[in-house]
Amino acid sequence: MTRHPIGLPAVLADLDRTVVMGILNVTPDSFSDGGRWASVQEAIARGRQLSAEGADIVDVGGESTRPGAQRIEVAEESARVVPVVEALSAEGIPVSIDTMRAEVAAACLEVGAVMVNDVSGGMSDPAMLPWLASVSVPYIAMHWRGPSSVMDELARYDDVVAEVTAELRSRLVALAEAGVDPLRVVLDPGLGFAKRSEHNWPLLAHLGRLQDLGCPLLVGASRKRFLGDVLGNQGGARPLAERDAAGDAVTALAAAAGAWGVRVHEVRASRDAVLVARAWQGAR
Ligand code: PMM
Repeated sequence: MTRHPIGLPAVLADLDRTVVMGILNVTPDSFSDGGRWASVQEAIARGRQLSAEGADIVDVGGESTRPGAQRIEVAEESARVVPVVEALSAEGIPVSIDTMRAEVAAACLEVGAVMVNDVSGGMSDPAMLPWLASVSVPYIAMHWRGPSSVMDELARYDDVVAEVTAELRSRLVALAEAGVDPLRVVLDPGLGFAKRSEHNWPLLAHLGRLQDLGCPLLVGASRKRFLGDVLGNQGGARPLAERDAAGDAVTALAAAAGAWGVRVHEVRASRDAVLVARAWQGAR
């Protein structure tokens, strides 16, 4: 595993393996688990379960980013996530907040979130970078080309690895110019975001090229369409509920390739895969 970003609580910064981030979408419409944990109480219970099953961090999100999704109001997003972040944080569970909005991130930091996960890498909300410079939490900057409503049209690449690497490098420059220490930043290739199925595999196969940017990497493949496609047959893509073993295979390979973290729906098997990768790499 590569280094941790600075600013993590000790319980995470002391880990000598890939970090397992459990996904908790408090939304009615996320592609993968929308509607399952929509009430605050259900979401808190799910967060506890993710932690008990081995999630190092619970990633709480209140806005769906599925292809074609429309934006929601900031008040609605905050109302979904803040009570969940507060309750889980109060129980000592490390929580990251998955949001593109500085206002939502700030509200969640107030109640205990330890990390910000921004799928737009600071491109969606002009207030995000200046706000980040005023705090000291670690920040996940994902590769993003535009909102979910139009992202499929933006999935055009001549050389996906070179272009994603260059675009992430320019986010790092923007972050540094805004006063955010690059050592706090985790980069993420944004699998499935403005990427067709075939664009995701070269990014996974060339994680080392992304690592050359000097930041820890997060990989979020869990249940995504490209896994359904690789497992599918003439009947079409493998359904969502039957993609977890493929996600676990990605976890093992990404961990062995040195990924800092994986973002997954079912944490137990991912954690096992991470431990296998650590033992395997440790014996080399
Ligand atoms: N994917 C989704 C949402 N948030 N955050 C990061 N950093 N990386 C991702 O790949 C990512 C993300 C969409 O998936 P979901 O609906 O299963 O949460």
